Amino acid sequence: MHSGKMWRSRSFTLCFFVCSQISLLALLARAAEDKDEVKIEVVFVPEVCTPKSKKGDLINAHYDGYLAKDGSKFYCSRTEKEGHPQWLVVGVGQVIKGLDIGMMDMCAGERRKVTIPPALAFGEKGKGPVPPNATVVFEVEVLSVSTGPRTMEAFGRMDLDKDRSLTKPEVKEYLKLEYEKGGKPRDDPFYEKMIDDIFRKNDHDRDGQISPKEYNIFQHDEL
Ligand SMILES: [Ca+2]
Ligand SMILES: [Ca+2]
Repeated sequence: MHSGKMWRSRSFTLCFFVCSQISLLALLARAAEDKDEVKIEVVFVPEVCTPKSKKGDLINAHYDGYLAKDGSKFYCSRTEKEGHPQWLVVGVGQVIKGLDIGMMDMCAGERRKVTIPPALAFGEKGKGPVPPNATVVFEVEVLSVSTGPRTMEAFGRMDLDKDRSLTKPEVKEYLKLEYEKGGKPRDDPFYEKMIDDIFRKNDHDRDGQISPKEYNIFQHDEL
């Protein structure tokens, strides 16, 4: 009796191990399939096209969304939020999956048309003006690419008073330096809007500061 129990428990452990490996492979295969379903058409590439966006980079972009079935526009970053381009970290789920894939390897000035199937867009349910099971098309224009990924070293550079927390003035100082380094300094309202956007997306507990945990999204991402 006793040894029978042992055997069952061992075979269960073995199955658990093998089965989880198999489902992992199936998952990977599916991810690869899904990835192929995003259709990327490059509309314009500047002569000098570096740096190119990669996972974890902070990019500034305009993107307009259309329904594939009739070409009607459901989102336009040029008219919404006072036409301010969106500021986002690429490849980590801040936008729909298809856009995360479609905005990879882009440089400042590049324009693309990205066609995204419903599973990588707004799914079976749809969202707002996007109906259920809709294929969507985004016209994307990238305006700037700031190299990531977010490292704690970069956090340390931004955290001027070294209290392990980022305030709006600290982030602003950093952005100003980044833009000046790139030879394209901007005016104050530009930075203010960008900072509001960054805090809206990262200051999850809304205490007006970005903690190391809120900043280092890769800690959550790679779990
Ligand atoms: Ca600080
Ligand atoms: Ca916070």
